[in-house]
Amino acid sequence: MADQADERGGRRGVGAFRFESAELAVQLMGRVEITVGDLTELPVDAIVNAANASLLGGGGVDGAIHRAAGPGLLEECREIGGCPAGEARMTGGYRLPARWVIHTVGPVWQGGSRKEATVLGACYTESLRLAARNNVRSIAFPAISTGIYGYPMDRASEVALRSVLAWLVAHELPERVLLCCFHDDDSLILREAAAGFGLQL
Ligand code: AR6
Repeated sequence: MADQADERGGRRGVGAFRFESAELAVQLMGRVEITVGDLTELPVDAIVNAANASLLGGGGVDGAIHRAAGPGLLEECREIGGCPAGEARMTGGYRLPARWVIHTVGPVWQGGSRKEATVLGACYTESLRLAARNNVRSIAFPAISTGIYGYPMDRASEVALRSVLAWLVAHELPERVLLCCFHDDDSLILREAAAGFGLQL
């Protein structure tokens, strides 16, 4: 996207995005990274948990985070008393390399007409808001809702990137955002979505 003109002579952009300069696109590419692997092993300030509304643990990445963090995490989550979909709550990271865990609750996919995209976008934005407020410099997200909650990866990738990029163009913190995929296939879908935003990640 950046400075490239489209066929009609205007700036290219996707949705709300119209990067004003090639420099801005390059800056963003330096702040967003796609990784493949286990989120619980990442040495970042904060990792994001794709939790459920009880915040009392579950399967998928939630289960992996609780196993790696140890029982202290569940104890702290119990005190929070739950979290509605589209919101986020922060706890310590306990035995994780990450200092913090930001728990957010994604939407269950119901075909796309039940405001799933709005709720999913809010998960990213609210997690980033909480991170910035707590001076988090590096944060890693899993592909929220794309496992047990059934959100199609291509659609979820677009929402995730749109929300993350919108945050980063307007805020200095977090400095770095990692989008962590568990499977290679998912990272390819995410890279394709990034290309749709004019970014080579
Ligand atoms: N590291 C990185 N990504 C992972 C890992 C891992 N260790 N494990 C799974 N993923 P899911 P959801 C990916 O099901 O769809 C829980 O029971 C996975 O491949 O973990 O938001 C909660 O308690 C997928 O791409 O979360 C909720 O009840 C992504 O993480 C429910 O699942 C999200 O898959 C939430 O479902």
